[in-house]
Amino acid sequence: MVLGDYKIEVAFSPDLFGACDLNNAIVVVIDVLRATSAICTALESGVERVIPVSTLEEALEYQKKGFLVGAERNGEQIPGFDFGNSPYSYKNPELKGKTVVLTTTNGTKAINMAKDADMVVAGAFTNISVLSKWLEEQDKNIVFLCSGWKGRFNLEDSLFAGAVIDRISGNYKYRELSDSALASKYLFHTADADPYKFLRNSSHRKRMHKLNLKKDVKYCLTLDQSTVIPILKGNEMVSLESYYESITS
Ligand code: 3SL
Repeated sequence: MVLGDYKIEVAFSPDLFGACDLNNAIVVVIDVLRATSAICTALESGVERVIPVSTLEEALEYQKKGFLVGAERNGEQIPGFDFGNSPYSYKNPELKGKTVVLTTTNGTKAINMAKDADMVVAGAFTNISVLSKWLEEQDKNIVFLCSGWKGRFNLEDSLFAGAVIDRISGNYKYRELSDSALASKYLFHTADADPYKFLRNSSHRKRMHKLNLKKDVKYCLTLDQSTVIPILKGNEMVSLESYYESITS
C-alpha cells in the first residue's frame, strides 16, 4: 500500500459494520458510555484480562466456573453478578491480576462482532491520547465501530470517533477521508471541545442520569485517565503492552 492510501471509516452503528472493509484494518470498538471506558479502567487498575461476552447465558456459564462476572442490561447491573458496568467497580486494587468476564447491552456484542479483524482495540475518551498516537503509528486502515444503542446511532460514540479522526487526519497517511469519517469529524467540531456539554441532551446520558449515574458519565467523558489500550487477543481484551510481550516472548 502506498503512503497516503490508508482509509478511515466509521460504522455509526453495529448494523452498518457489515458494509465496512476490514482488509488490513484495525477496528476501534467504541462504547463511551460505558463498556469501553470500563474495560480501559479495569486494565489500568491491573485486571489482567477482560473476557467480553455477548449474552447473559454465556456470562452465567463463566460464573458457574468460578469467574468474576460483570453484567449490565439497559444501564443496570443484573442481580446475582459481581459487578455492573460502572468503571468505578473496576477501580479496585483487589482485582489486580484477575480475569473479569463482562457482558453489556451493546459494547461487548460489538467487540465480538469485530473478532475477525486483524486487530481489535477499545477506544474511550479516557484513553484518547494514547490510542490516537498509536493508531497513527500503524500502517493500517482504521474502522471505528460505534456500539450505539440496540443497533441504532448514538451521539457519544460517533463524537468520539470524530475526536480521534480530528487528531490523526492531518497525517498524510490518511489522504482521503470517507464521508463517514468526515461526518464524525464535523460532528466533533460542533461539540466545541466540550463533549460533556455537547452530550447533555443525548439519550444515553439522560438514561444514565435517571439511573443516578451522573458520576459515571462525568468519568467516561473525562479525557486521558488511562494510558492503556485494550486489544483483543483471542477472546480476551488485554493491555497492548502485555499483548506485545506475549507475541515477542
Ligand atoms: O451499551 C452498553 O454496552 C453499555 O455500555 C450500556 S451502559 O452504559 O452500561 O448503560
